[in-house]
Amino acid sequence: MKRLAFKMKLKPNTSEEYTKRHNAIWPELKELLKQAGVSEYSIFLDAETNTLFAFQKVSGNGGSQDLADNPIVKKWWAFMEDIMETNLDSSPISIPLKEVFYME
Ligand code: RM4
Repeated sequence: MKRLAFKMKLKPNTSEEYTKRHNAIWPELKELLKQAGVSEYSIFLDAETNTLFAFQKVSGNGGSQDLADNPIVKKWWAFMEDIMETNLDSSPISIPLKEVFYME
């Protein structure tokens, strides 16, 4: 298992809506992520900068942000586009983060 982290950006004043949508994450997306080997997936918000910090464990090579070809992920990204900073293809701008400390 590998640990991955990345940051994304929310548009201003959208954290409540972001949380609401994630609390109601689509079962088919959740299943897809698990099938892709993603687990212990959490996202934290720095409200001061609207930066989202995502952490996840992955059993394969890629994580949640490497599933751009999947239609469910594409649909989810399009659904989230109005409240996130995105690339031209609607995917959330995701900046990989370097692990600098880990404690078992
Ligand atoms: C995030 C972003 C990620 C997705 C999670 C579930 O806002 O869209 O790509 O994996 O939601």
